[in-house]
Amino acid sequence: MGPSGGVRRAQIIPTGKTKPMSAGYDVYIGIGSNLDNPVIHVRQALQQLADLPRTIFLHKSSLYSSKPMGPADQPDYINAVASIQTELTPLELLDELQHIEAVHGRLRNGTRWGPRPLDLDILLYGEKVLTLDRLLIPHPGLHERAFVLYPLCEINPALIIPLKGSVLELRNTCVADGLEKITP
Ligand code: A4P
Ligand code: MG
Repeated sequence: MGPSGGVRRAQIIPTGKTKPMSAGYDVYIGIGSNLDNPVIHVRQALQQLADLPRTIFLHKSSLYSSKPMGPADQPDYINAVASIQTELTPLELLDELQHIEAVHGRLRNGTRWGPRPLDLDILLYGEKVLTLDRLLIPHPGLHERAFVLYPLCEINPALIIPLKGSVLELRNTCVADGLEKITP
Protein backbone atom coordinates (compact mmCIF):
# COMPACT_ATOMS: atom_id res chain seq x y z
CA MET A 1 0.00 0.00 0.00
CA GLY A 2 1.46 3.39 -0.94
CA PRO A 3 1.45 6.50 1.19
CA SER A 4 -1.95 7.47 -0.13
CA GLY A 5 -3.89 5.03 1.97
CA GLY A 6 -4.14 1.71 3.70
CA VAL A 7 -4.04 0.33 7.18
CA ARG A 8 -1.18 1.54 9.34
CA ARG A 9 -0.06 -0.82 12.07
CA ALA A 10 3.03 -1.64 14.08
CA GLN A 11 5.07 -4.52 12.65
CA ILE A 12 7.24 -6.94 14.54
CA ILE A 13 10.36 -7.44 12.47
CA PRO A 14 12.51 -10.58 12.67
CA THR A 15 15.06 -9.09 15.08
CA GLY A 16 12.27 -8.73 17.63
CA LYS A 17 12.48 -4.92 17.43
CA THR A 18 9.25 -3.01 16.92
CA LYS A 19 9.32 0.04 14.66
CA PRO A 20 6.41 2.43 14.24
CA MET A 21 4.79 2.19 10.82
CA SER A 22 6.24 4.70 8.39
CA ALA A 23 4.55 6.47 5.52
CA GLY A 24 6.61 4.53 3.00
CA TYR A 25 5.90 2.57 -0.14
CA ASP A 26 5.41 -1.18 -0.29
CA VAL A 27 8.43 -2.58 -2.10
CA TYR A 28 9.17 -6.13 -3.23
CA ILE A 29 12.75 -7.36 -3.33
CA GLY A 30 13.96 -10.41 -5.28
CA ILE A 31 16.81 -12.30 -3.60
CA GLY A 32 19.07 -14.76 -5.42
CA SER A 33 22.28 -16.61 -4.60
CA ASN A 34 24.19 -19.50 -6.13
CA LEU A 35 27.67 -19.34 -4.54
CA ASP A 36 29.24 -20.15 -1.16
CA ASN A 37 26.29 -21.65 0.75
CA PRO A 38 23.41 -19.78 -0.89
CA VAL A 39 20.85 -20.58 1.83
CA ILE A 40 22.98 -18.71 4.38
CA HIS A 41 23.40 -15.71 2.05
CA VAL A 42 19.65 -15.53 1.49
CA ARG A 43 18.78 -15.84 5.19
CA GLN A 44 21.34 -13.18 6.14
CA ALA A 45 20.03 -10.90 3.39
CA LEU A 46 16.50 -11.19 4.78
CA GLN A 47 17.82 -10.02 8.15
CA GLN A 48 19.75 -7.18 6.52
CA LEU A 49 16.60 -6.02 4.74
CA ALA A 50 14.87 -5.95 8.12
CA ASP A 51 17.68 -3.73 9.43
CA LEU A 52 17.51 -1.13 6.63
CA PRO A 53 17.01 2.46 7.81
CA ARG A 54 13.53 4.07 7.51
CA THR A 55 12.18 0.64 6.59
CA ILE A 56 9.82 -1.92 8.05
CA PHE A 57 10.06 -5.56 7.10
CA LEU A 58 6.68 -6.97 6.07
CA HIS A 59 6.81 -10.50 4.62
CA LYS A 60 9.21 -13.12 3.37
CA SER A 61 8.52 -16.05 1.07
CA SER A 62 9.76 -19.59 1.37
CA LEU A 63 13.15 -20.33 -0.12
CA TYR A 64 13.12 -21.94 -3.59
CA SER A 65 15.77 -23.88 -5.46
CA SER A 66 15.92 -23.05 -9.18
CA LYS A 67 17.90 -23.99 -12.26
CA PRO A 68 20.14 -21.17 -13.53
CA MET A 69 18.66 -18.84 -16.08
CA GLY A 70 21.50 -17.81 -18.38
CA PRO A 71 24.83 -19.64 -18.55
CA ALA A 72 24.16 -23.29 -17.61
CA ASP A 73 27.66 -23.97 -16.23
CA GLN A 74 26.91 -22.50 -12.81
CA PRO A 75 25.32 -23.92 -9.64
CA ASP A 76 21.57 -23.96 -9.00
CA TYR A 77 20.17 -20.85 -7.32
CA ILE A 78 18.34 -20.26 -4.09
CA ASN A 79 15.65 -17.61 -4.59
CA ALA A 80 13.20 -15.82 -2.33
CA VAL A 81 11.17 -12.62 -2.26
CA ALA A 82 10.63 -10.18 0.60
CA SER A 83 8.33 -7.22 1.01
CA ILE A 84 9.24 -4.13 2.96
CA GLN A 85 7.70 -0.75 3.55
CA THR A 86 10.30 1.96 3.10
CA GLU A 87 10.76 5.70 3.09
CA LEU A 88 14.01 5.32 1.13
CA THR A 89 13.74 6.67 -2.39
CA PRO A 90 14.21 4.09 -5.18
CA LEU A 91 17.84 5.14 -5.76
CA GLU A 92 18.61 5.29 -2.03
CA LEU A 93 17.23 1.77 -1.74
CA LEU A 94 19.28 0.58 -4.75
CA ASP A 95 22.44 1.97 -3.08
CA GLU A 96 21.58 0.15 0.17
CA LEU A 97 20.96 -3.13 -1.70
CA GLN A 98 24.21 -2.85 -3.64
CA HIS A 99 26.04 -2.20 -0.36
CA ILE A 100 24.53 -5.40 1.09
CA GLU A 101 25.57 -7.31 -2.07
CA ALA A 102 29.14 -5.99 -1.65
CA VAL A 103 29.21 -7.07 2.01
CA HIS A 104 28.37 -10.58 0.73
CA GLY A 105 31.41 -10.48 -1.56
CA ARG A 106 29.56 -9.69 -4.78
CA LEU A 107 32.01 -8.84 -7.54
CA ARG A 108 30.84 -7.57 -10.92
CA ASN A 109 33.15 -8.90 -13.63
CA GLY A 110 30.92 -7.97 -16.53
CA THR A 111 29.46 -11.45 -17.05
CA ARG A 112 25.72 -11.07 -17.50
CA TRP A 113 23.72 -13.54 -15.43
CA GLY A 114 26.92 -15.08 -14.02
CA PRO A 115 27.16 -16.80 -10.62
CA ARG A 116 26.91 -14.58 -7.56
CA PRO A 117 26.88 -14.89 -3.75
CA LEU A 118 23.99 -12.44 -3.58
CA ASP A 119 21.74 -10.54 -5.97
CA LEU A 120 19.10 -8.13 -4.69
CA ASP A 121 16.66 -6.77 -7.26
CA ILE A 122 13.96 -4.18 -6.69
CA LEU A 123 10.99 -5.92 -8.27
CA LEU A 124 8.27 -3.39 -7.51
CA TYR A 125 8.26 -0.03 -5.75
CA GLY A 126 4.65 0.80 -4.94
CA GLU A 127 2.95 1.29 -8.27
CA LYS A 128 5.82 3.30 -9.72
CA VAL A 129 7.12 2.82 -13.24
CA LEU A 130 10.70 4.12 -13.50
CA THR A 131 13.13 4.14 -16.40
CA LEU A 132 16.41 5.51 -15.07
CA ASP A 133 19.96 4.75 -16.17
CA ARG A 134 20.57 2.69 -13.03
CA LEU A 135 17.10 1.48 -12.28
CA LEU A 136 14.17 -0.05 -14.11
CA ILE A 137 10.94 -0.57 -12.17
CA PRO A 138 9.10 -2.91 -12.41
CA HIS A 139 12.16 -5.15 -12.78
CA PRO A 140 12.16 -6.04 -16.50
CA GLY A 141 12.33 -9.82 -16.05
CA LEU A 142 9.95 -10.30 -13.18
CA HIS A 143 6.78 -11.09 -15.14
CA GLU A 144 8.29 -14.14 -16.88
CA ARG A 145 10.51 -15.74 -14.22
CA ALA A 146 9.11 -18.62 -12.19
CA PHE A 147 11.76 -18.13 -9.49
CA VAL A 148 10.31 -14.64 -8.91
CA LEU A 149 6.60 -15.19 -9.60
CA TYR A 150 6.14 -18.20 -7.27
CA PRO A 151 7.65 -16.56 -4.17
CA LEU A 152 6.04 -13.20 -5.01
CA CYS A 153 2.65 -14.84 -5.32
CA GLU A 154 3.19 -16.62 -2.02
CA ILE A 155 3.45 -13.33 -0.13
CA ASN A 156 0.85 -11.35 -2.14
CA PRO A 157 -1.29 -13.23 -4.69
CA ALA A 158 -3.48 -10.14 -5.21
CA LEU A 159 -0.59 -8.08 -6.50
CA ILE A 160 -0.93 -6.32 -9.84
CA ILE A 161 2.30 -5.70 -11.74
CA PRO A 162 2.14 -2.32 -13.50
CA LEU A 163 1.93 -2.77 -17.30
CA LYS A 164 1.83 -6.60 -16.95
CA GLY A 165 -1.21 -7.60 -14.88
CA SER A 166 -2.06 -10.07 -12.15
CA VAL A 167 0.90 -11.83 -10.53
CA LEU A 168 -1.33 -14.86 -9.94
CA GLU A 169 -2.22 -15.15 -13.64
CA LEU A 170 1.40 -14.63 -14.66
CA ARG A 171 2.50 -17.34 -12.24
CA ASN A 172 -0.14 -19.74 -13.50
CA THR A 173 1.04 -19.41 -17.09
CA CYS A 174 4.82 -19.35 -16.58
CA VAL A 175 7.05 -22.40 -17.06
CA ALA A 176 8.31 -23.61 -13.67
CA ASP A 177 10.76 -26.34 -14.74
CA GLY A 178 13.14 -27.23 -11.94
CA LEU A 179 11.66 -24.85 -9.37
CA GLU A 180 11.38 -26.45 -5.93
CA LYS A 181 10.20 -25.00 -2.64
CA ILE A 182 12.80 -25.93 -0.04
CA THR A 183 11.49 -24.36 3.17
CA PRO A 184 8.00 -23.78 4.50
N1 A4P B 1 19.23 -2.29 -12.29
C1 A4P B 1 18.26 -1.85 -13.14
N2 A4P B 1 17.05 -2.08 -12.61
C2 A4P B 1 17.25 -2.72 -11.41
C3 A4P B 1 16.35 -3.19 -10.41
N3 A4P B 1 14.99 -3.09 -10.55
N4 A4P B 1 16.89 -3.76 -9.30
C4 A4P B 1 20.65 -2.16 -12.61
C5 A4P B 1 18.24 -3.86 -9.16
N5 A4P B 1 19.16 -3.41 -10.08
C6 A4P B 1 18.64 -2.84 -11.21
O1 A4P B 1 22.67 -5.58 -12.25
C7 A4P B 1 23.07 -4.72 -13.28
C8 A4P B 1 22.50 -3.34 -13.03
O2 A4P B 1 21.10 -3.40 -13.13
C9 A4P B 1 22.75 -2.75 -11.65
O3 A4P B 1 23.97 -2.09 -11.54
C10 A4P B 1 21.57 -1.80 -11.47
O4 A4P B 1 21.97 -0.45 -11.62
P1 A4P B 1 23.72 -6.55 -11.61
O5 A4P B 1 23.11 -7.08 -10.37
O6 A4P B 1 25.04 -5.92 -11.53
O7 A4P B 1 23.90 -7.67 -12.75
P2 A4P B 1 22.98 -8.90 -13.08
O8 A4P B 1 22.13 -9.21 -11.90
O9 A4P B 1 23.83 -9.99 -13.61
O10 A4P B 1 22.14 -8.34 -14.28
P3 A4P B 1 20.59 -8.31 -14.44
O11 A4P B 1 20.34 -8.09 -15.89
O12 A4P B 1 20.01 -7.38 -13.42
O13 A4P B 1 20.20 -9.79 -14.10
P4 A4P B 1 19.01 -10.24 -13.21
O14 A4P B 1 17.77 -9.87 -13.89
O15 A4P B 1 19.23 -9.80 -11.81
O16 A4P B 1 19.21 -11.80 -13.28
N6 A4P B 1 18.78 -17.79 -12.43
C11 A4P B 1 18.08 -18.20 -11.36
N7 A4P B 1 17.59 -19.46 -11.31
N8 A4P B 1 17.82 -17.37 -10.30
C12 A4P B 1 18.27 -16.07 -10.28
O17 A4P B 1 18.04 -15.34 -9.29
N9 A4P B 1 19.42 -14.30 -11.50
C13 A4P B 1 20.05 -13.85 -12.58
C14 A4P B 1 20.35 -12.42 -12.69
C15 A4P B 1 20.41 -14.75 -13.69
N10 A4P B 1 19.92 -16.11 -13.54
C16 A4P B 1 19.24 -16.50 -12.47
C17 A4P B 1 18.99 -15.59 -11.41
MG1 MG C 1 20.43 -8.14 -10.55
